[in-house]
Amino acid sequence: MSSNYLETLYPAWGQQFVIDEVLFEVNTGHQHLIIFNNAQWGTVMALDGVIQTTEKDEFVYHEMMVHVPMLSHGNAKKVLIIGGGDGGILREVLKHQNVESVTQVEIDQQVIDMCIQYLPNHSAGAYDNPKANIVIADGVDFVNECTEKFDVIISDSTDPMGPGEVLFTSRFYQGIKNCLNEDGVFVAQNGVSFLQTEEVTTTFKRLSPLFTEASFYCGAVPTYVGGIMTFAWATDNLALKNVSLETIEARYKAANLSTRFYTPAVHKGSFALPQYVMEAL
Ligand code: AG3
Repeated sequence: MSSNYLETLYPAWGQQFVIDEVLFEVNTGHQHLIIFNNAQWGTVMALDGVIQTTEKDEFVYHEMMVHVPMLSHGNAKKVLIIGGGDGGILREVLKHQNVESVTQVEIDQQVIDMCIQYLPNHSAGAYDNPKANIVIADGVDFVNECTEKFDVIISDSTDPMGPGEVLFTSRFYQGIKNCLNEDGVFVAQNGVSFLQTEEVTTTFKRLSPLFTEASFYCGAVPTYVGGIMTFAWATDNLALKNVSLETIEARYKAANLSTRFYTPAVHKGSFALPQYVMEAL
């Protein structure tokens, strides 16, 4: 007999998955981790009751979180990932040949280990790449104590509850400012804006005093239900958002990327925000 997995993100509504088989389930000490198979979405991974990634639609999120900042920057050599234990972000970053090193700071070793085992196509070998430097540590402490500088920083966190909560605080953003190169850019998952509107308001309020530009871009990830997700964007380099479509296209071609959601036109269009999001700023 099969059982169901009900996402518990919102108190009065949620999506439900038929579980064909539970592949792994544990309380890691940081959070509840479950990985299961579902006929519609393939292998699914959830943390603390919230769907984090599925085999079938992960490309939407990972491509948008990586190629928008990377191709806006155009020559990122040093990249920092906070979180991202399933390895999807690392995989996409390493597609950029100009990258010399990627540091990934994940708090939960078990998420990395279990995703390598049960979601192997997420990292697709990226954890074995000599350019990847994996640190098991608290992301907030790391960015505040770090003496290195990065060109692109990507925060692939859970939502602001449990271990992810600190990754939405001013102290974290101050640390980001501390280790971001002057012309670099920081991006972060910022929730589904229709249902988590407060996150848009709060993130904007906290990033604005620290960066010349605090803004958002968006994309629709099927299993992050409720409409578009916003990605926070913070930088002191005002030129990045205004890089022309032609330049993005040339960089995309030169990088020889193969993508399934991302296109240079999607990239440019993703900075157009719905009115209700702009009103939340
Ligand atoms: N991290 C972001 C999950 C966000 C889910 N939130 C939501 N539906 N409101 C996913 C990790 C993928 N590498």
